[in-house]
Amino acid sequence: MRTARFLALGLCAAPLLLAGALLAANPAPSQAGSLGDAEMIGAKRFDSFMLKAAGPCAVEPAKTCIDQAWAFADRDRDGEVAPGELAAVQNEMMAWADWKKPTMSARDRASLAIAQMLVHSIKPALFVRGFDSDGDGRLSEAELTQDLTLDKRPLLEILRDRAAVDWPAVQEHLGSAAPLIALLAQAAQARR
Ligand SMILES: [Ca+2]
Ligand SMILES: [Ca+2]
Repeated sequence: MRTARFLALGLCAAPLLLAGALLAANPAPSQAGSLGDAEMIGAKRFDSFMLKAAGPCAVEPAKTCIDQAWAFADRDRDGEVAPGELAAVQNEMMAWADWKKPTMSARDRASLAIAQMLVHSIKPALFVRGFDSDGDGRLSEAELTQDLTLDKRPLLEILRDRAAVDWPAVQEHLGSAAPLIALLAQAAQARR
């Protein structure tokens, strides 16, 4: 169970951490490209969240990073993340990636494409149901992290700790997507 929860956290965190790492090296394009108005608003909302969260997520304890992501995702401010709220974040991240890609190097574009695949693989309703211990249909921060030992290390460091992640078990759960998380964590680290 611990592995499954860790895996889920990695699934959410790896694309965000990579996006944060790519942010510094890639200034925001001035053109909206092929994005529509609504997508552009979402992309910019995600961009300002990343600008605010990338620094703390790289150096501060994981809990600080998760708190910020939670505040960003919790659109109705009830303290919990509902499937619709998770879907909104997914859409914004996808729009952001499409917006940023043209200004990126081929290598960064490849990393971002992997992140998009991971984000795309998350099904919000299923994801929430898998962790919803009290059955209220929404996810509390405590429900997501209940079986995790979040120490003082930054999230990226915890994810890269081979002792903290049971990769063979993760592989069993995720199949071909498992190496993608490890790859993204490496790409994010390489950008720092
Ligand atoms: Ca909420
Ligand atoms: Ca719940």
